[in-house]
Amino acid sequence: MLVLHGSNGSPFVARVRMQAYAKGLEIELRPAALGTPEFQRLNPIGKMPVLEHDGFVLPESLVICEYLEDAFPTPSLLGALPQERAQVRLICRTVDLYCSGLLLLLWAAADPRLKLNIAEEREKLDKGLNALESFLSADGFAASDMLTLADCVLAPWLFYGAMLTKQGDDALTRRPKLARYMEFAGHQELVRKIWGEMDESYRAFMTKWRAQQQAASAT
Ligand SMILES: N[C@@H](CCC(=O)N[C@@H](CS)C(=O)NCC(=O)O)C(=O)O
Repeated sequence: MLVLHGSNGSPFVARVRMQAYAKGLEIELRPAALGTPEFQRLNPIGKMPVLEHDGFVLPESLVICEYLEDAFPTPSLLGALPQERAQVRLICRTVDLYCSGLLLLLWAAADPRLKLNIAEEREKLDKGLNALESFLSADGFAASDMLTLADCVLAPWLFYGAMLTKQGDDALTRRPKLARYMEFAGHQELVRKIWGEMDESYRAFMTKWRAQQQAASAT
C-alpha cells in the first residue's frame, strides 16, 4: 500500500501525485502533521511529502519519485536511453536547485513581514530560468516526446509560475521555450487535473492563513 503524507498545494507533493497518476498507481494522500513529534519521526527534515510503502518510509520528493520508478518500472517516466534519463533528471534538478526561489518571491509578495533580499533572489531565479530555458525541449513534453518525470516536476512548479505571470512579471513569458511549454502543459489533461487539485488546496490554505493573520492582528 502506498501512502503519501502531504497536501496537494505543495508542488513537491503534486509531482509525486502526478507521477502516480501517470503510472496508474493508487496512492492514498494523508495530511502531513507538520511540526508534530509523529511527523518528525517520519521525516527528521520536517517537510512534506513523505511516502510510506508497506512500512518503508521515505522523505524528499525527488528521491520518492526515483524510488517509485525503481519499484514500479512500467511505464517508465525516465525513458530508455541513459542520455534520455539524464536529460529528465537534469530538468528535475534544475527546477529544484535553481528555480525554487520562485516560491520565496511569491511568499514575500503575500507576506510583507518576510524579510528577503528580493533583488538577490530575483537574480538567482533568473539564472535558474536561463538554465531551464536552455535544457527544455523546444516542442512536446519537457524532456522528450513523451511525458516524463521532468513534466511531473515542472508542471506543478508552473502552477506557481503562472501566479508570477498574473502579477505582471514576464520572467516566464519572455523565455520562448518556457512560454511554449506553459501553453502546451495547459492543454494536457493530467496537468489540468493536477493544477485543479493544487488550486483547491492552495485556496483552502490561503483562506486559513489569512484568517490566522487577522486573528493575530486583532489580539
Ligand atoms: N526538498 C524537499 C522540499 C519539500 C518542501 O519544501 N515542502 C514544504 C511544502 S511546499 C514543507 O513541507 N514545508 C514545511 C516546513 O518547512 O516546515 C522535497 O523535495 O521534498
